[in-house]
Amino acid sequence: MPNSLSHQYFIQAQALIPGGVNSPVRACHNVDSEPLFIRKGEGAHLTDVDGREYIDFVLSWGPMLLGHAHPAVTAAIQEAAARGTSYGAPCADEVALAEAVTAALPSVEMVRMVNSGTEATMSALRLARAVTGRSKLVKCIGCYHGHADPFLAAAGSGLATFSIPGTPGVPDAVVADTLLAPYNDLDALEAVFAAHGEEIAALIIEPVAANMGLVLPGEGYLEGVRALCTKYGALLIFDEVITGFRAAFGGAQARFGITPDLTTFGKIIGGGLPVGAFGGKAEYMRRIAPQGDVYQAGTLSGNPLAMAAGLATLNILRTADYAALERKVRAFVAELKAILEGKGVPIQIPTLASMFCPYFSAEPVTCFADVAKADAALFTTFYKQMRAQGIYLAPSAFETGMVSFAHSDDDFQRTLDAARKVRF
Ligand code: KE4
Repeated sequence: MPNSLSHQYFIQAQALIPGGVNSPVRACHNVDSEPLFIRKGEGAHLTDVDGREYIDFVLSWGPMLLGHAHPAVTAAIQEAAARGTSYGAPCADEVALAEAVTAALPSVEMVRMVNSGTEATMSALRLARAVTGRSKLVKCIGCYHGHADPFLAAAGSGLATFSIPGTPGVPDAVVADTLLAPYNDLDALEAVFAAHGEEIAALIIEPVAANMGLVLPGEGYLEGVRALCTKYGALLIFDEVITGFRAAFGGAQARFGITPDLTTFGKIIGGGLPVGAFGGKAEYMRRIAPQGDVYQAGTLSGNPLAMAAGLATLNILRTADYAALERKVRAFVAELKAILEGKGVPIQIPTLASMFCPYFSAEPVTCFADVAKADAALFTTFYKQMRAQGIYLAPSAFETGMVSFAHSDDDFQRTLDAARKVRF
């Protein structure tokens, strides 16, 4: 809106911050829109600087599973802040959050706190390379593991599994060790391991792919991935930055019964403050400095405010009714799908736990190639008309819709009413 405060802030921001945002997807380029500047969040709602209120299905890209400004989380942060914001020395809450994470996921015997999901995945990869003495990494096309160089690899020509840099600034040499395979394709993965198995340090995967929209693992897929890593002595890294404490309290690994060697976390474990973590078998984690010889560090790792926010969040989630939330989300998605089908558009809305993603596609979506076939123009139409009615969806067909424990039946109904009014 040209005369809105958001627009004015965006004009100012673009003169000072690349693209006017501090993370690209917030710019809303994929949906031909300008970003809204947010003044506050409360429960399932956001209010922008122009005083407009929205029902939020982005939830800061995942962290706000309890909703915005949960009183217990806010109080914990305020109490911690009154005692100082950073000590550069250990604090008791680092131990408490480590206990909470390791208790929730049996595969995580030890854990190191960092400040983002990117730090978590880059550190986990370094550890896997040290533990195995190997250099190659396997990742799936369409999965996102943060912006550290080794993960910014694009598919090379044809069916080549070798990568080319996914962005300028990443040397060819850095992604030369990154091998790619389509998600949900065990045959392709088998071929990669057959060709390079003895050189592969790790395979990193989002157990539920939530960075190309929401792509669920096919029957037996994760079991096959686990078996291949075991067969060739590669470490299996579950990137649970999104699914950790969202797919279930114990993460996707609990939901699907798969034991990875290392797990990475982010988002929810910080309760909205900057926290990432990586953890796994003690025999591996003991290699991390200063106990071991694999260097990893961070000035603000284990920050007392972030630990307090994460702890307050997990202490509530530990007894939250995830099944009830999933039932609500599935009922909402079923009605949303029926409304959109009634408008004659092709629509798939895969759902898992409190995540969902509308793909304007007639075919089920099982990998990135399927995602790329979905109708982005229809998504943009949907996004714009929903936002105009106060429904704040992820501004990209390649992101996942998120629901919180704060979303009410009225929020779902208002969202469905808005969808009924969309014109394609
Ligand atoms: P951060 O460095 O952004 O904290 O985490 C990187 C990351 C790692 N692994 C997974 C599975 C992730 O989803 C992410 C980050 N997720 C995106 C949104 N899907 C962050 C949003 C953004 O980049 O602004």
